[in-house]
Amino acid sequence: MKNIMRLLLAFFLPVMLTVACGSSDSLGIQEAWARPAAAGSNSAAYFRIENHTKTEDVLLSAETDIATAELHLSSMDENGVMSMQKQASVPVPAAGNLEFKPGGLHIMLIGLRQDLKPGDTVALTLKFEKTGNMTVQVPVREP
Ligand SMILES: [Cu+2]
Repeated sequence: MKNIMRLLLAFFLPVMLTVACGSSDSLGIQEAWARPAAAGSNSAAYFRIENHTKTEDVLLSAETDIATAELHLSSMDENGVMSMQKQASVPVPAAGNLEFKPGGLHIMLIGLRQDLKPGDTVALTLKFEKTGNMTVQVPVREP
């Protein structure tokens, strides 16, 4: 009887572990939000990308129906002047996080085709080299 149990465990344990890990074996987008702004002006979206895989991925671009979306990096020069540069792509480290936050990386939403008011939601599609497309529902809120 003991041997049969051991045999069953040996067979099922790897299966159970695979199922348990399956849901986290991917990218996760956490704490997404976008700045309120009026139609015709610009906004920005922020979030944290959690890479639960053992390989690096690369964020290639972002897309939304409501504006032109670009990957931007804000930085401050030695005179304390803030500026931002468009990024061709942004690497997401293996088993690590990548933070998009005010003053750093952000998704620039250029030429809004509608008002963004607190409580609105923006559907934002992120295109990754390995993972492919991920669409996130981004709530609009005050910073
Ligand atoms: Cu920007």
